[in-house]
Amino acid sequence: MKKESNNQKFNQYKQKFKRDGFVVVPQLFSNKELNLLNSIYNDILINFQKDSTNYDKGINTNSFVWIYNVESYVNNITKLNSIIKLADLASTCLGITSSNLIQEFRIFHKPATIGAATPWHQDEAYQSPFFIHNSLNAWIPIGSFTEFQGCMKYVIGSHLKGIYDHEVIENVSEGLGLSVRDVDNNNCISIPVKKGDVILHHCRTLHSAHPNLSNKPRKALVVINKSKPIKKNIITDIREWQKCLQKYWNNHK
Ligand SMILES: O=C(O)CCC(=O)C(=O)O
Repeated sequence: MKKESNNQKFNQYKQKFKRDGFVVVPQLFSNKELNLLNSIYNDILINFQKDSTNYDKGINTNSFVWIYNVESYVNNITKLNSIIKLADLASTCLGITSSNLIQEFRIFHKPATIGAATPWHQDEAYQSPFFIHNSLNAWIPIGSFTEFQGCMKYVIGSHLKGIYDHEVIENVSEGLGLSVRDVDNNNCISIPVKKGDVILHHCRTLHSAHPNLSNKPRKALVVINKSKPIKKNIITDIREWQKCLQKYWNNHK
């Protein structure tokens, strides 16, 4: 009975996700589940800030910390109850089975008072245009966050408008550094969140995040959920900003 009502709820989230390009799932995680994610998050952050040389890749500045492939440093993160639940929901939204779902984890940390804004971008802009991508990011706030505290912003329906032109604004390191100018403010919405909520956004949804001006850090664990990209059988042109990313795609064939 419980499983059936979960399926029904997840299908409702899928409809909203398909319509708007993102969906807010209130209270997906219990306090206990979130506390566990919080302690994993804190451990990794402290270690990374102490000595990032043991880490694959990441960014550690006063205003922003980004940690890549968190799953390599946590035993069995995909076996946590919270992440299993998330995998069910994500695969429903992507229209695939859980066994075909690939998950990667990132930390997006904005320190108190001076946490940087996240520029407008689409996640797929970082990916190879030679493949078809079926992917969504689950944005897991580790706490409650308002605009003042760096919550996310989305352009509703932007996932249906193709890939926008992106500009390289800093060193592109396959997860950061691109930006879209002249975003349509009419369809743009900020999404304040409560502890336990999760937002899912499509890889083509235009999004950004407010700076964190509050006196507490803004903590977000991001789970990339995707199926294996499929090679396109038509020739695709490489756009200007994509030239900077080519090396990365070649390394990850
Ligand atoms: O947390 C942020 O500030 C940005 C997160 C983001 O861009 C993403 O999840 O794709």
